[in-house]
Amino acid sequence: MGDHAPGRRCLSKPVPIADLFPPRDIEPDLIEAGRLLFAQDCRFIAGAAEADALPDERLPEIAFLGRSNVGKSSLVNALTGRRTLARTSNTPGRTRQINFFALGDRLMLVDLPGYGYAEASKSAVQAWTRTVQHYLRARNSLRRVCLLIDSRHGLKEPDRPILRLCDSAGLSYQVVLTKTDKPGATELATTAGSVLGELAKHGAAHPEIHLTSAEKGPGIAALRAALAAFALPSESRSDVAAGAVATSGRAR
Ligand SMILES: Nc1nc2c(ncn2[C@@H]2O[C@H](COP(=O)(O)OP(=O)(O)OP(=O)(O)O)[C@@H](O)[C@H]2O)c(=O)[nH]1
Ligand SMILES: [Mg+2]
Repeated sequence: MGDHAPGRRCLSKPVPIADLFPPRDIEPDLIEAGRLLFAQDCRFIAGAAEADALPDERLPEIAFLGRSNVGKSSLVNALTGRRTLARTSNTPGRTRQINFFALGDRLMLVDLPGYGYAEASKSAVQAWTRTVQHYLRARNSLRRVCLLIDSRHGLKEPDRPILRLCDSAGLSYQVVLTKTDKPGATELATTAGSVLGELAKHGAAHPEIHLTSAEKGPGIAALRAALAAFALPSESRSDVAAGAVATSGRAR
């Protein structure tokens, strides 16, 4: 019996993989808006190791949050098409400060230090709590938090207090699965389903997951399109931008 025989077909049926879970199409003009936004010049603005060193709130901000080594800095690089904008490493704990990158005069990308790695010293955990929790709770210009989860592992114990923190801080947040080049299609679909199931218990979480591979590219254009919704319009000048951030407050 060949592979196309009726009895075998359901066993070998491919699991559909998309950039979003649950899968849906994204309109081409949104993809183009994301491409144009992320094709702009991207500049390192500041690195803050302490809460009192955060830069002025000039632009709407998107923060990349997640366990160490999940791929936050790599995702910032992939989104901006720059391999070395944010420093990446195989060793957990590479990013030690909150790094701010301005995308033209329209959007700030914020690469956060990771949490939950075994080798972290007590003082490193305290510094993370002091600085990152303060940032997440107090930043008026923060429009969306991307909570990155490794697509091979799904939600792990260290992620659960972070989900509760996002809820209690009233953040607008969404899950982005990373490293989707690593698991097989079935494993990826299973992880996405179980993450979405757990997110259903968190009313503030965006009910859609992005599936991305910073290394190979899938999902990057779709995430650019989603994040473009938070950017200032392209004709805005930075003085207008300052007013827009000051008056519109943080998204809930
Ligand atoms: N295969 C694969 N590897 C990836 C991908 N994204 C990141 N990595 C690798 O994962 C490791 C960690 O990536 P980083 O971007 O430094 O992770 P991070 O979340 O910023 O880590 P911290 O700064 O320690 O919190 C690096 O070795 C990357 O090359 C991906 O999409 N696919
Ligand atoms: Mg990093």
